[in-house]
Amino acid sequence: MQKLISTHKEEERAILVCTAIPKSGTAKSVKQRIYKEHLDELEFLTQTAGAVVIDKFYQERDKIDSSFFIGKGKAEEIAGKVEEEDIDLVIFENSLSPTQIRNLEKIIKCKVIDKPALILDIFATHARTAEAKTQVELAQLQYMQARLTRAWTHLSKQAGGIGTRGPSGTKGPGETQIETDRRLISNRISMLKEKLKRIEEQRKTQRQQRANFTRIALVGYTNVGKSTLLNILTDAGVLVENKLFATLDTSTKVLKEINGKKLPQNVLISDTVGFIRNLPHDLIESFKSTLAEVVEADILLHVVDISSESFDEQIKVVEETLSEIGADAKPVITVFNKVDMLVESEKEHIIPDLKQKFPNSVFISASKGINLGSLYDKIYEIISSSIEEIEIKIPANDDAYKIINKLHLQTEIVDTKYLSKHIRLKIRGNKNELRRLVSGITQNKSRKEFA
Ligand SMILES: Nc1nc2c(ncn2[C@@H]2O[C@H](COP(=O)(O)OP(=O)(O)OP(=O)(O)O)[C@@H](O)[C@H]2O)c(=O)[nH]1
Ligand SMILES: [Mg+2]
Repeated sequence: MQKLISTHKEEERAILVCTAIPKSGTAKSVKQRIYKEHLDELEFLTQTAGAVVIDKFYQERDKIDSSFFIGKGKAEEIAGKVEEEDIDLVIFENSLSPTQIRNLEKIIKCKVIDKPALILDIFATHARTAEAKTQVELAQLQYMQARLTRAWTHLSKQAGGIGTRGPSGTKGPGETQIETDRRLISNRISMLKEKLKRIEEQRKTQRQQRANFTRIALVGYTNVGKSTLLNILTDAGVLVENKLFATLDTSTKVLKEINGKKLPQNVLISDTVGFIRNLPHDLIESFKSTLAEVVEADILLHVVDISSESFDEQIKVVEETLSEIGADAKPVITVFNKVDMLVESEKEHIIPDLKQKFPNSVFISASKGINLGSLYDKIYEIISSSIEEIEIKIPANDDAYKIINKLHLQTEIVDTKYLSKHIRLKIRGNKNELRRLVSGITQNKSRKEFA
């Protein structure tokens, strides 16, 4: 029977493919669970990008095929499905080389993209601020630069769509690909890097002005409830959506009190971009200025979706990403969110083990307001323990005024005593900030001059 094919498709129709080389001895049930989780996550990403998933394939292999990634037979099977179901794009869970994409597209006869390209596409459509747009465009161009040999011209269905879109207001690498060359791309990359450098300078200045705050960053896998939590803790009004990568920009808010209790120091709390398995390295690189908020935080709230079957793997991904950006040695409160999704037996089974493994953890539901008191107490406790009061003595000379001004900006001066040759100051602030500040002031002086 002939199928009726709509000439105007609102959504692209996609097939998903996942391949793995399982470790020998892995039980079949475990392997199936992992494939399912990976394909489900890829489906969520695909839906977030605006396509509809028509079918999913997975293949276990002893080794990856250098020409097609999957077996040629499997590629032909997928090609059959593409023809039969009028598929627009095939998305691989794995990263593919340009040659593999080209070879696959020759057989499959529709657009083939890999997970990094899909993630970049989602970032492109979600980018709102100039900074996020610049970061995404840079990551897309770097991704493309490594794949410039790719020739989509042999495809009839290649016009636009997922994997080719740029941040709004830009053409997107797919459209400019044919008309462009390596030189143009590398010029554009240099230009974007310069632009990001300027944005980063501005941010640095802003951050210096906020040095007398304790800084908390919300981190975690994407869609775990970070923005929901920020909205509860402050009146941020950040967009909350059941979508991956709803947040791409940092929102920073002041937290003066928690649950009506005044905090010992003003706190800045930031929500930022979520992490995901196989986050393209180019993206991490170009999101450095957004992620600086995490790198420079004093305390991390690591939000975990306890209702996800793969939350333990997600924790690992977040920890690895934190270590990649150099933010892994900070005090952390692990916030297990979405406990409302667990049934009683699951709670009894999972929570005691996790409490042992993560002693500094709380179990809450941000959206249902469950157990938020325990989170407030933990935040209060960790902030209080990170505050310190120290005494320093500075020489009463011409530089003293400059130093006191700097201290005023970056800490709280609790007491000032003018002695004959010195000024003794009692200052209060975040331990790390105080240490950094005092070592900055003492850098050009003999340390003996200070208490
Ligand atoms: N059931 C349940 N859903 C929640 C809870 N907290 C947040 N959500 C939902 O989870 C989804 C994601 O929430 P967000 O706050 O946008 O998550 P995020 O971590 O900021 O996500 P990204 O910015 O996309 O990385 C939304 O649909 C929320 O309503 C919770 O405690 N329980
Ligand atoms: Mg968010």
